[in-house]
Amino acid sequence: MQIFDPRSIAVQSAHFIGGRVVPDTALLNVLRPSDGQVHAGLPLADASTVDAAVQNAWQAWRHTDWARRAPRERARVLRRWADLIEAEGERLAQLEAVCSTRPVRDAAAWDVPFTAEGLRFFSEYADKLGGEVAATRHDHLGLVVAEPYGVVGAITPWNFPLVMVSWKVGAALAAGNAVVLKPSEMTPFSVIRLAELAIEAGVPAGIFNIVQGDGRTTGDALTRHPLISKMTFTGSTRTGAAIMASCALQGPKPVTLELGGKSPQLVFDDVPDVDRVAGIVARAITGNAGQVCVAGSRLIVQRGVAEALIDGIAQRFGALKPGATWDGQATLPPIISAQQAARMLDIVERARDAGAQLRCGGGLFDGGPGGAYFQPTLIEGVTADNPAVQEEIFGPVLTVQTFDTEEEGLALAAHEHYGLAAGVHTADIGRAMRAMRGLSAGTVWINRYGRSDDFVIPTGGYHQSGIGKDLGRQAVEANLRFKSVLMDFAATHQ
Ligand code: TXE
Repeated sequence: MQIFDPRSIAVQSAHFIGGRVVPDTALLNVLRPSDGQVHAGLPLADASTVDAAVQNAWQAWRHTDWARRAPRERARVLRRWADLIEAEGERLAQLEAVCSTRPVRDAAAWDVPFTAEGLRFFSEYADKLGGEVAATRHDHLGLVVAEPYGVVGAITPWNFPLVMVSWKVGAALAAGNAVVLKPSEMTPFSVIRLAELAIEAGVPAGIFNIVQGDGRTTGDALTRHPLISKMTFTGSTRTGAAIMASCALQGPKPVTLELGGKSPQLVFDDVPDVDRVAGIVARAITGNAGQVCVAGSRLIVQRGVAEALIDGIAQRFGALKPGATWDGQATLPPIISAQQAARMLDIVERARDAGAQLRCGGGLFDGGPGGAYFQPTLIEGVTADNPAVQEEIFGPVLTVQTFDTEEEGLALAAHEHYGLAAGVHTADIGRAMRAMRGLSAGTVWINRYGRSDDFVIPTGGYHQSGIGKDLGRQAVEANLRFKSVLMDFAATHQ
């Protein structure tokens, strides 16, 4: 059942600068991952276009009242923006689905409302984080005054384009900054509509800008721009490190990084309902075909429950139906690009060369509408140094390791480089708490896996999985800098 015709979705192949759509010569092709066809061309902002966008943002930040207006008025604007997004839910979901891996049903039911509600969440912080009064001597007054940075640069990945705007742009705008965003060159279109809606909601022209292009040209120019006072990025650890290095050399300036992961799902044999856990574990690695930063890609399971759990997972893997993002019956979306699929196949091959066995999957589905659809894959017989355990695959590929004691389980759950998230399944609250303390990860989920709409819980990694947080109060604070004020009023007594 086709929910919409992809060829009918018109997109704006343009930048968004100074409050308006700015068409430019298309130099890149944007493919639909679902069928591998070119959907539209995309401009490639060079350093001078990036400079124009940043200058625009800087002027808007200085000369409009965005940073100075009553914070509650900023909050009202963000809430209006959220309302407009929801009112256009169906159109935005199709725009999101056509060139990404987001099934349109999920985009409508989850991504669009999540984007809107995220903006509302950040709006609520607009007047809550003004700073503090410092404990100084009695005849002095010390203030720590929270102020926005100015122009924040944001670079986002292809896996959740709309939601990323909510997290990055929402937090920055609530704090009173202007933003220049570079979305992924693979999923660049839906955010242009968001920017138009921002203007309609009352965000002053120039406060939210978008430059289109790749990382090497456009992303790099944005990172290096001297008027960008803070960078925020979600993507691979390698690119995050490059951005951090360039921020250090050009400024320096602070950077928030939400990076890769290799997150464990640790299952103890006291779980009361193995089948329920099988469902959670399977969803945590097949949702968005595993193309989620917090995907639970390593199953660490206690021996007594291993066989039953693995059977339950394999059964669920087998029931998934690959299909285009506009196919209402499909339950497994495509891989974002042929290159990503080739990378995944290479890791699976190297995993087998290193001694791993495939319980199921391991390759691409045959036939279909074009595009690359990866078979949900279970890999057994792996050790900690196996490539499938070491490297972020970013696909529906789950490795399995078994353990006997709690201590062994926790040791296996640790990863040499990553610490983004972890799941723990047990009926024993003491064991759950010991695991929570023992796991070196930015998020620990207990008897569940995955984010909820509790936006107040921040997200972000330990180790090479990142620096700083998206969501939560911490995300807004990261968009503020603090001015120290000390006033001596002793003299006025005399
Ligand atoms: O990511 P990149 P890619 C992981 C995942 C995936 C791998 C590669 O393992 O397989 O990364 O994906 C921009 N200066 N994740 O190549 O390169 C780029 O244009 C400035 C995890 O898509 O990190 C895009 O907008 N910007 C992840 C963004 O960075 C640069 C989400 C992300 O691209 C740049 C996505 C540069 N030098 C991939 N180079 C997660 N944590 O959710 C690239 N970019």
